[in-house]
Amino acid sequence: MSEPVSYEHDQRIVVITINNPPVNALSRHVRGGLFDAIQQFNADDAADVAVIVGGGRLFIGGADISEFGKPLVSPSLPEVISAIERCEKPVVAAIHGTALGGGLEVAMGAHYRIAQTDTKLGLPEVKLGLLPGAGGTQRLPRLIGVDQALSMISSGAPIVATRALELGLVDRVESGPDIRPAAVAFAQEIQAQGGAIRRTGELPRPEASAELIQQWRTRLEKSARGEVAALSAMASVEAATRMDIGDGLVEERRLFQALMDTPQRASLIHAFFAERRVSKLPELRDIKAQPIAHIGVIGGGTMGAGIATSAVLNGFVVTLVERDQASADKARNTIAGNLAAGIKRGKLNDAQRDQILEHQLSTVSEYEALQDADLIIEAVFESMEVKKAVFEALDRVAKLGAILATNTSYLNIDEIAAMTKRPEAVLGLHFFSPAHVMKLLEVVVADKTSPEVVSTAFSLAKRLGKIAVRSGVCDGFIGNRMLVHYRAAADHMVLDGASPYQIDKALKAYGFAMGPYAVGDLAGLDIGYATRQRKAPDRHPRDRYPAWADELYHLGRLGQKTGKGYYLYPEGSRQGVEDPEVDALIEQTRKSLGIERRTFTDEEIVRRYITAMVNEAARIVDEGIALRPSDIDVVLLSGYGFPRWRGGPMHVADQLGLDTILANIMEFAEEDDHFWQPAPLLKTLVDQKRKFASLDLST
Ligand code: 3H9
Repeated sequence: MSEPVSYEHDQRIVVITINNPPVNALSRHVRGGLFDAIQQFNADDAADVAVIVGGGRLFIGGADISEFGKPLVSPSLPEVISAIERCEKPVVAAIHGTALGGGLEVAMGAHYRIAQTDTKLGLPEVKLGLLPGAGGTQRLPRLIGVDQALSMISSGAPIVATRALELGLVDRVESGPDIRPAAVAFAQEIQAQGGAIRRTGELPRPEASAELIQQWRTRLEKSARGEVAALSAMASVEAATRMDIGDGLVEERRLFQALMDTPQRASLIHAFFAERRVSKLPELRDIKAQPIAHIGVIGGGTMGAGIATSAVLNGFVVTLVERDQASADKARNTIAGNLAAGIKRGKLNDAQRDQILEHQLSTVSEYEALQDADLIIEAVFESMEVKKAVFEALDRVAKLGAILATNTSYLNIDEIAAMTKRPEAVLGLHFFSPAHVMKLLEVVVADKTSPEVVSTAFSLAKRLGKIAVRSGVCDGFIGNRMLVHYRAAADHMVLDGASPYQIDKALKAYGFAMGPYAVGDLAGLDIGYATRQRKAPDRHPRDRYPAWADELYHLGRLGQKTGKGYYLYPEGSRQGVEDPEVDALIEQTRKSLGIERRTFTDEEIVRRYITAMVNEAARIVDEGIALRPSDIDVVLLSGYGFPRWRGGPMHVADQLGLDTILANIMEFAEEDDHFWQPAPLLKTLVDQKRKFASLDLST
């Protein structure tokens, strides 16, 4: 194994290379190596300038996140960076690929910075519930000013090198394929010009007016919605305007350590690793993905058009098939509309849109046009008969080796696959609406789906910028199966006395993007109604049925699209207004059922909702529908508006204690022991004093 940090001479320039694949994280060996290399350079009479470069595909991905929460092994990163800054001879950071978090902080500790053109530079710590804790909040505003620094630090979003040059974050941008020779040449120039040392920490304190700071505070307080890191990071940047570098670094460290101890930090880091673990499927070890270039989409409704939009935006050639040319043209218009919205949001430009519409997209009415497609995704009406007919037809036209996917949200994919002579090539690709925006993709693996096909689906998701989660076949797969269950818990509370509006408010205050009734209005009450109708044959006499929701449906209150649902949407507004008529209608239902209305605290609402979510999720894991508990968290975080800073329901359950969740269920079961039956896995884990996370590690 190579040394994590190497030291070599290129004439009188020293090149210090960090080699810690895959992302050159600043693990303790790297910190130690870098510290030693700087000391060696200080004492090296044969060297005038040092260049720090990252080995492999990027400069430095940041501090080693897996070390967080464990005892610190010195030297700490701030110590290493101070040593670089204090160095008596010039140090150049040679940045390529990515410089994130502690990586960018190392670069700012150096005296000069040169970056490859497409390099991304950023301080994403707030996304992990932290602030840049190795000088980032003190040095960045000294280099680029308080406003720009706050923009980068509070969003966590990276900027590209050309922008960094404009802002003064880097001194030079280099377009060549290899940063090292360019950096050595730059170092030689610095040497020839006398080797001046430029310490970022010695730059004057950055200035900021009280108004600017107040504007940022107001903005961040509004957007934070319970998250603490961005506001704390702002306080640290503000300290830079009042303190010299030494005191500023001490203050930054204090705020950093305080964040390190928060549950939010633990939750966000859980989410980070959960999102990386989710694509690691034991069954896919050594299985290669098939190449995909041409994607067929059947059906040009909102979903089909959204899938096609996502595919063309990510470089695929797409053929969309509709039942006749008029419908195909309509689908093309929908896609063009999606692209136009993308232009507004800065996702693409006019020329790229024209290229897509002229060369990447065809919208037709004959299945024969799909002969060359590598993957065909069906997104037609949600009916088994219709889907079976589509798959029979696809089996006839699709080339050998093509993958056939259904976007069904609940139908049995084994049955659909059985309509073809190639069930091994059939799987579910469950996109979420709008498909070109939503991150989540459930990859539903049927009985006979081959590992190559699953592997291809995961690689496709990556190319589409989506997070794929493996699901087995069951009604609703992972996400919608859970949704039906926790929505039922909410409906029970409504029957017993809570208003839908109180439930939505309580859950929003907890951090959800939306409450279940606002979500219902967005999706359409017809969707919920159809689900209840579909499940009617399996209804148990003890199921508590939300007849009031059916009544709203029958009144034509279908949600946002009809201007009325659970809420009112006057004049096309997307912001719902509470409607006393809905309260009255629910009260009538209660009366007809002889239910005496009781009150719920917001705390109880959240407790019941989360408990229902976790209980159903435990069954889903137990049945093998989800591979591991952290996959459930990924589904809820990326597709169902669960607050990321809480880490997902399984993480929340682990934090609360599974015995607490079980005790909740037993308490609620005293009123309704039909709905509130503890999942066997939950009981087992409680008996064994284990957490859900213990199952994440074993797969
Ligand atoms: C920080 O710097 C704090 C400081 O301010 C103060 C300190 C005192 N550490 O994402 P990928 C692993 S906070 C440890 O698939 P990509 C990752 O888990 C840090 N491990 O690659 C995965 O492991 P595995 C601020 C890390 O090419 C593997 O590397 N920095 C780290 O798609 C590949 O990851 C960040 O927040 C890490 N820092 O993307 C940056 N980063 O193969 C976080 C990655 O076992 N990282 N791993 O599953 C990223 O955003 C992306 O990984 C990156 C590469 C863009 C770098």
